[in-house]
Amino acid sequence: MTGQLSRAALSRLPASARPLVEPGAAGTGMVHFGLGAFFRAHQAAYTEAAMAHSGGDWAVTAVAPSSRTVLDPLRAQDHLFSVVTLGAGRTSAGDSPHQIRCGHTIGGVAAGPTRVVGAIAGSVLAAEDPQAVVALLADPGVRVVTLTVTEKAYRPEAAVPRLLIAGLAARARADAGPISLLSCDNLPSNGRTLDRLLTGMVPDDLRDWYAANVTCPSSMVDRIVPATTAQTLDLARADLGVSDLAAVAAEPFSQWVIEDRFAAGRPDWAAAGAVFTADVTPWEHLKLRALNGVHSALAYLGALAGREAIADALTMPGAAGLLRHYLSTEVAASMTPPPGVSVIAYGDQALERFANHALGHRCLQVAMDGTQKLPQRVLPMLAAPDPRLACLILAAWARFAEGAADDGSPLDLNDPLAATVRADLTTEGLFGPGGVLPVADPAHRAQIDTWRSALARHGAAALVAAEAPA
Ligand code: CS2
Repeated sequence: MTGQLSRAALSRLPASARPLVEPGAAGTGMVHFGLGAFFRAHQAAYTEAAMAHSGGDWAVTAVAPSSRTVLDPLRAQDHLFSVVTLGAGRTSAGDSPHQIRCGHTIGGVAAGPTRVVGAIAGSVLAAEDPQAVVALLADPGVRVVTLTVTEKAYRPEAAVPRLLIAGLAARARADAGPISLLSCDNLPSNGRTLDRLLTGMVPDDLRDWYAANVTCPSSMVDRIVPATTAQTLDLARADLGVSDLAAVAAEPFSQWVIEDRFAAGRPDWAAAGAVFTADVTPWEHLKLRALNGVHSALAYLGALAGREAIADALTMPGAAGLLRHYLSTEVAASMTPPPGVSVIAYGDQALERFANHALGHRCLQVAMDGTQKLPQRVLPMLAAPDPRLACLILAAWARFAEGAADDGSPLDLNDPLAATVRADLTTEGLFGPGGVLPVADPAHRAQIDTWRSALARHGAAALVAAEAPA
């Protein structure tokens, strides 16, 4: 019988597993929307390391839009949770937690494989208490809002942008000063996208205040954080000696590139390893195309071939070679990478990260929301001279959308546009004018159609093996 993680339990934890800051000591300066695993393993960890290094009242109040799944355990644990870092060497709860020490990369802090993060000071369930969210945004102490709300929330009818507008209106009325809204979602020019969305929604009497007081910097975020499983909780308990029902698992790698355009200060994330730059765009393009696009390719081809995890998909004969070829031809041709960075080296590193079997990152998790992801991950490659592999990825998505793997077992299409997708699964219906993923060039649509027939005839595994460069 072990106890549960809480402030009172911290003194019983191994020293290397304790938070970097004293939970509750700093005032709240940040609000985060989206209490998912990614936020906990990324922005929360960076913010904690920033406060540990440079101080500042940057404790975070986390807003869960509508789900209690994470909120309830977090509240029961004084908002403490741990990050279990999974390197290639650690494969199951049976490993001795002290045998393989992956270490956290954030903040250069040497720590054990599991460490509690003390950055979150409070939480709100927006669906239950929208007024509390509005009050937070009108609080002069709150100067930064970060968001991980997924691609599909960047629409005027979604709940989060409406709450932001209500909160900003209250902030203007309270004369609470400038604020920055930092999108951490996988969208190109995510800050500009958010700004455009909000600019289109602000009421007339808020327009001048908004223009003078709100900035929306862009950022590129990166860390592979699979959904928490029972195994994650087992590992956390083994390492901490207490149970942690809000634990998350993550790879050792972590990166954050941020446009430095903050209206009223920010945590010293640079001290935690984040990079500030004037233009995030080349980083966003690189990540979306050379990492996320390849991730999606593995998710659809792997799911069709009956592979459970991304790392299993990558072990299909020919898969790594085919994706490396895609990176060095179509992806490399589509962009100018950030200075000093090679698309091929970056892509090779992404493939190495995907090969991390310990993560157990499921193909079906990455396959979610394809209509929202593929436009920025794969469609830009259609401008390459011969985008045959981009067409293969789109074909694999289309076959996935048909709802069955190559062995006939059902595949669930988890996508906000699932009904529209299913209503017309023909290549013209999906990719023609008015389709969910419009592909302008009829020759590309013909290529997609050819790939779909080949996938149906041979199956994904055999097709990948046959198409891989010798
Ligand atoms: C993945 C991303 O689920 C997905 O679509 O491609 O969540 C990916 O793991 C992260 O962007 C890595 O930073």
